[in-house]
Amino acid sequence: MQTPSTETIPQTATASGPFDVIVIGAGVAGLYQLYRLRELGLRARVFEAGSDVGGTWYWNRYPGARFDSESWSYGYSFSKELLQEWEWPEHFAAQPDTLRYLNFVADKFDLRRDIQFLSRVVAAQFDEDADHWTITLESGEQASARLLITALGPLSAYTLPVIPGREEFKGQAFHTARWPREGVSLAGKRVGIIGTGATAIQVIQTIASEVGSLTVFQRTPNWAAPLHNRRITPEEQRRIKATYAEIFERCRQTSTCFIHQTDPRKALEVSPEEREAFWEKLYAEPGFGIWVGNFADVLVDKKANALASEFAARKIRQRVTDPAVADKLIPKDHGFGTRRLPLESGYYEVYNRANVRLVDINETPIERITPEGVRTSAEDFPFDVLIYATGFDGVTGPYDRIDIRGPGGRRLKDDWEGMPRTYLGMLIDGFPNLLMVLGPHTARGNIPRNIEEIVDWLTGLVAHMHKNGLRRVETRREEVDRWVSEVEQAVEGLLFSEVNSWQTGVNRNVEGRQVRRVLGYYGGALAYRQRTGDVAVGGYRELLFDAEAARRSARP
Ligand code: NA7
Repeated sequence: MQTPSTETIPQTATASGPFDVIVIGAGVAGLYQLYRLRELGLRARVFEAGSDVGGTWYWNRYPGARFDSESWSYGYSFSKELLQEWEWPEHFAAQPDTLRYLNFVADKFDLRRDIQFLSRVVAAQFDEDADHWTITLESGEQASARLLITALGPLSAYTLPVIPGREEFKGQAFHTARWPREGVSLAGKRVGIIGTGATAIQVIQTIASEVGSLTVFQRTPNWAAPLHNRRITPEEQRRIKATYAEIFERCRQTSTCFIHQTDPRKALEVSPEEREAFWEKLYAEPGFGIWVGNFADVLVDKKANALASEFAARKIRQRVTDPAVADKLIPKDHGFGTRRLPLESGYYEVYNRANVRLVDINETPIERITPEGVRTSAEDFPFDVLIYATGFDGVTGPYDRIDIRGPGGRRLKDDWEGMPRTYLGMLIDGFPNLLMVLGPHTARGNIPRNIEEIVDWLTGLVAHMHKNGLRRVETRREEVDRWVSEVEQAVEGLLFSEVNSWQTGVNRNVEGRQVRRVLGYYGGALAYRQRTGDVAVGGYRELLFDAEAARRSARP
């Protein structure tokens, strides 16, 4: 396995504390959190494993990486100036543009001077007497702060497939989340790719025409629908800039914070002609409309979902010439949209190419990786390059990688063995002064929109503590119980909760992660906003501070 090269770091802070707040991660969340903490006049320090800003967009440099959400609904909304200065080149921006955007933000707000790069946090320990967290970096270096804010990203703990012989492969092998910065020459090469999730789909459709041969090892096909990306015209650019307030307001009004609103009609209540016409329209339109802007019953009613699946299957059959290949590409174990829907640009047509082969590893399982390539039960496949598009230990994985210890040495990883216990997805039961951006149990969808709301809420709490000279914040057990049960109730009836995926906490490559968990709040962004807003407006009465918090922490 090769890892990306590191290059000279343009500028980096060095640890010397104590700080008021330590933030882990300099991705979309960490950058905005730093900006907000600075506004409060606090001493904040961000620790980032990468050599520069960007998080997801720093690490995921694989060919074809790009947004599935509209670029102009993805950027930060907090600065009018930034909105007017930045121009997205495409409706669904490619990774280099997004990384350029995050660098632009870091430069504009001079954020790098408070970020220490190449600094992976491996441990965090709460000091009960001093009411502060001490973090330890991979290098052994330590730093302390009253508050610790995790901005780890829900998809940052990448996972390699558990297949014997992986280390023996003599060619080049890369996980998509560790794609080398200098790129990989694939022209004319024999390439194998394991995985067919959103990432693999982007890679496959991008490299198929360049490589000598491409072999796709598929375990579970995913439903996918067209992205319909294109460049933003100057006229559209003007309109976007003039209507940002409306765009963001529209995102605020949808349950996923995308611009697409669920259609109030039901697939089972309209005529077959009306249903078909609507689906054809959605299939021809850009973005996630066909997923989160579909009929109201498609993601909750099995019959409606089966009809949507039939529609999507028909599209696959129309686009893939060989009926046997088309059949392999049609998911049989889950309905349309019940896993995160990848959006594609010519993905299905790739399988009509002579240099592309689909191997269903349910029929012929991979037995091992050999020095030359991949051996299935039927055949040896020699490769020059092997690509692992095998995904992430989602949401809790990034937390499990850090040895986080609360009062009495209590280990977060043990506490989160099963269902995480959070309050509003932002505080953790039994771990004082630890705040999470986009941890388990927050609303999720169009991620930067969720991030801004969470960061604003957390900043409000930090400001409240600062203003009132409060040193410790804790959750109340009964409030945590209530929240966890609200989170569990919110997924009831949602078809996705019956399907294995990173969104339901399943990763077959990670020990102990074979059982579904509820890792998000799926009651919708509006309900989440209301719920969290009420706590802030009410003066955080649901939380415990200082002496009360210390008494709570002392209890087993
Ligand atoms: P995903 O969606 O988790 O996809 C990972 C893929 O890798 C999926 O097809 C897996 O098959 C496959 N996989 C994982 N391990 C193996 C092994 N051992 N053998 C064969 N195939 C394997 O990750 P992505 O990176 O594509 O997307 C993650 C998110 O990033 C996405 O939802 C967007 O929000 C952006 P499986 O389905 O487990 O059978």
